[in-house]
Amino acid sequence: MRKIIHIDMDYFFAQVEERDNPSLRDRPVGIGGITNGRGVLCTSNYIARKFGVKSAMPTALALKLCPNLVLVKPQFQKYKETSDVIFQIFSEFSDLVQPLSIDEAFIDVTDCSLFNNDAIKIAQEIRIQILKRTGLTASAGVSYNKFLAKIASDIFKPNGMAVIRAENVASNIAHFPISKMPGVGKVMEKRMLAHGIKTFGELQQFKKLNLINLFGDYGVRLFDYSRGIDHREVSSSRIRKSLSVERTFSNNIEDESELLIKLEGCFLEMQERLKKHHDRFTKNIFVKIKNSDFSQTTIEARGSIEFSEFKYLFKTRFQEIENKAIRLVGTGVRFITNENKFQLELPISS
Ligand code: TTP
Ligand code: MG
Repeated sequence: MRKIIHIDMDYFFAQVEERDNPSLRDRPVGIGGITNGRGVLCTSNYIARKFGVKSAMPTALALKLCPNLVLVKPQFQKYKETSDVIFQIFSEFSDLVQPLSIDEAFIDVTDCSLFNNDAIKIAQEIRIQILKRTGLTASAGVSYNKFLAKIASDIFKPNGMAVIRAENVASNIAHFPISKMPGVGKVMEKRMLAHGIKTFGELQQFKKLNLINLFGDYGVRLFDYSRGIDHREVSSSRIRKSLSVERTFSNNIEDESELLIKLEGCFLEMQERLKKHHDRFTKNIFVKIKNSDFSQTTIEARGSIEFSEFKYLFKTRFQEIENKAIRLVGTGVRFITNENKFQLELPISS
């Protein structure tokens, strides 16, 4: 089962402005042009939302709903810089990051070895790092697919986190309104309401064929989503740069031959996963070793994908290590990316 985290910054533009001007903090704030009250709002803080003020609302209407609304002109450069920091943080936890917008992403942490691969702790740490490095709060959802992770991040927003597990998922999500379904906009919502469908639970009552008759191909999606089924992969727009498999042991291991067996286990699984990437060229191979004191070494070299080569890298380093209590080993490969290729193809000298 995959481990997916969805992160969404809380009232992003408005929170950045509050951070930089704390006098805004206990007032209703809307981000948007201030010219004669025209234009629409980008977003608003949660105090303003209590008055019904929200994203994409005409500023004039927002001021009618909330006459004390403080309007702040957006400074996109600032939001972009902050966004770069959060995406940098995501990349420190996984290569598989799918941006959804300036403040939101899916992160597939199935292969992340931090925190013993505990996705909840990883999500917690991501939120801590975001707060530390940007001064802003984010909400997180943790689940085993994208659809559920996204729904989860919304449950305790702002500054909250929720987990949706596989057990009894259909009944646990039955109360959600259909507007939470990806692809259900105003028009689709209306059509569904006309058939008396308001919640996931009500959708679950329909046979797949009935949903196809009513909503065409999208009916299949509705059938699956309403039960928490979603096979879509987290697809990073950036090309995967490496692939690695690691094992963390419940007890530290000192015996070399035992460690080599573990290393071979990693290697075999890596080989299996590499089949999906048969069209990629590899640049380097590497072995990762983590000591009981959490110090970590990566030994990297050019080499082919044969266990003997990984074994050689491991053995040379293992001999040099003083503290032989090892808590993690891993094998990995780095791919040639377009950037590397470009570098390789540059003329050597001119
Ligand atoms: P959202 O994540 O949709 O909203 P948000 O972060 O402001 O609030 P929430 O706590 O509910 O997540 O969008 C992120 C930013 O994108 C938002 O701060 C401003 C910008 N944005 C617009 O400029 N116009 C829009 O219509 C929307 C929806 C967002
Ligand atoms: Mg947001």
